[in-house]
Amino acid sequence: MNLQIKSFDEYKRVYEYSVNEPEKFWAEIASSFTWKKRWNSVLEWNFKEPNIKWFQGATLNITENCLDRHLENNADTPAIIWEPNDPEEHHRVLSYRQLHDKVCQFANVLKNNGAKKGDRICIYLPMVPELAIAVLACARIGAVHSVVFGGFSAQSIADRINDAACSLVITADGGFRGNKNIPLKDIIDDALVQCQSVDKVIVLTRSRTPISMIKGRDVWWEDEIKKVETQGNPDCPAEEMDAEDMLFVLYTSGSTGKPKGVVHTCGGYMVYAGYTFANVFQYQPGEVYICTADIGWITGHSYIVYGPLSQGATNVMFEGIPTYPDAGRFWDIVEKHKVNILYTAPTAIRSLMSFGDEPLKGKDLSSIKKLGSVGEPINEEAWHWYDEKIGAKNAPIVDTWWQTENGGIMISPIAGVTPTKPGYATLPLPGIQPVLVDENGKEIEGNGVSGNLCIKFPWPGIIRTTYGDHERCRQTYFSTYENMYFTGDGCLRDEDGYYRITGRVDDVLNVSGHRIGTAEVENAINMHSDVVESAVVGYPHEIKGQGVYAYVILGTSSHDKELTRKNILQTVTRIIGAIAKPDKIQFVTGLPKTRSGKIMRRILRKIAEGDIANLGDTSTLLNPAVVDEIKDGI
Ligand code: 6R9
Repeated sequence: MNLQIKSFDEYKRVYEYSVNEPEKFWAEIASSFTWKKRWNSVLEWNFKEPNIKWFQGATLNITENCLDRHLENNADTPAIIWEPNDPEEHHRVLSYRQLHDKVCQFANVLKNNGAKKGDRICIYLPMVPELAIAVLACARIGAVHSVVFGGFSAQSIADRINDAACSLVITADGGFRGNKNIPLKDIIDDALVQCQSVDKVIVLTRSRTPISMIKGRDVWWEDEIKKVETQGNPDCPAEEMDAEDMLFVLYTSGSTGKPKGVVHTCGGYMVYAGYTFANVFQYQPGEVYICTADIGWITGHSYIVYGPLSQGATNVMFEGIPTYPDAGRFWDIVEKHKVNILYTAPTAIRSLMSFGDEPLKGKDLSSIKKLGSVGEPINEEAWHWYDEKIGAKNAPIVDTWWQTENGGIMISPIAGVTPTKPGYATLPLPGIQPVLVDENGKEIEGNGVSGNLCIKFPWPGIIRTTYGDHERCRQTYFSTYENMYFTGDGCLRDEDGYYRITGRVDDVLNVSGHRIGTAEVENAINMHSDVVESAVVGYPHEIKGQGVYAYVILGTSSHDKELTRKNILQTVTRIIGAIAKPDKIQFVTGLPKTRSGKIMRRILRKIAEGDIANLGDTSTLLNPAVVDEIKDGI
């Protein structure tokens, strides 16, 4: 079966088929990948435990699909075009042959440093080609990678390393983002004070920041490569992996305090990331594609590394940020590398939009053929700006809805095939069966309705477990509604059957496309010695989509409120990372609570949104007076 659907009629046909004959459908899709051994059964599943197994009995190595299989005909095709943070620095191009060789080389470095199949390896690197190389080298030898975004703090890294008992860390001396130089190795050193499982750290040279190298533990990436070179064997045979062997773990926030390690496995994830990349973006050989996410998030895993590379695509990887050195940077990159497909986030679009048309002047964007959006709902104004200014009303926009737990895009237009509608993720991809349910778990049928978004049948990229705690996986995703995967998102289905995601219905915020648990931020704030209690909610933020609003009760020890405010921000930065810093802190003397002592977040959300006229009935609160005080304080 061709991975790409070419007309809306064909979409409808294929969708029907995928729902009626899911096993046949996915077996046909999977056949376009390279397997070492074919499967005995396509799918076995129940959502009760849950126990979900795709392509059982099959063996493969995902890197053979991302690298080796392109060598015969496309060895010289650029796999990664790396665009550095500083436009004055030279960009780098790695062909599929070069990327293959570098991955093999570094896979041998990993082996020399004691890594083997099944080991967990933490990767904390800036957006340089070596990040993709490290990820693929882990997959090559069957080690499980756990990439941690460069914006997370030492404490967050330590928690993640300890949760998966990583034995090795791959990092760099430092990393550039805009005009910042992030001291990655220092942060790792701080984290490792708390980590007993790590015995090796491989350090890449990037920023030339002075760092400490600990004897016996820390080695330089470049030195280790030299050793492999003198050993003389440039190849590294790909480890034969079972389809359901773990490929990676990636931590994400939920409504409880502790981030969970979402586990994806080799076979199903590969099929799903590769298929959705090929189909949604309708990637054609020779096209230049850029996804501006960081590999530290799922979007980077699926749509910078595994999806595009499995399809032999040419991938621009950008180290920096959209506004450095100025707000024209994305457009410079599009012009310089003649980018045909741009996949970015609404927060970036809104931020660039706020600079007006000036940064677009004189920029040649005529290469753009297709546009993508991911990470949060895209508001209509941003959608139209993207469509008109970037796509010249000539490039279909794919608004792709999906989650870390999904492995790949779930509800989205297929570029040039599905008629789009601003603000709508439109229709489910083949194989995806979304349902809307009411509070009682009853399916809401028909169109022109809204409810909680669930998926009632597995797809190959679905989460298999949460690392080290299967019960948590069951509880979070499979226990709210019987026999369904619960997304945590609210959603409406309009008269045409089109889906529009309205945002999270749980205590998870989406700040600039980053998922942040309110409980996590509260825990971090509460660690500050002056704080007695806190409650965190989201509120609409023009650029970030949602901002973090914290209500904080101080103890008697705090005398200088301004200083305390700064200290709280510093505490959150230290415990989680700067991405979780509250945008607003309001000091209060009490929080609205029910008689059973539960914080009434609904009321706090309304106040943060400025919607104080509609607070509803507050008379049943334990402390109704506190609501007036909070209202007066804003
Ligand atoms: C890929 C990714 C997942 C949450 C998800 C939803 C929101 C993502 C969206 C979207 C509306 C879109 N989300 N894409 N909301 N429209 N096109 O972002 O994964 O970091 O796990 O976040 O992001 O709320 O539940 P992740």
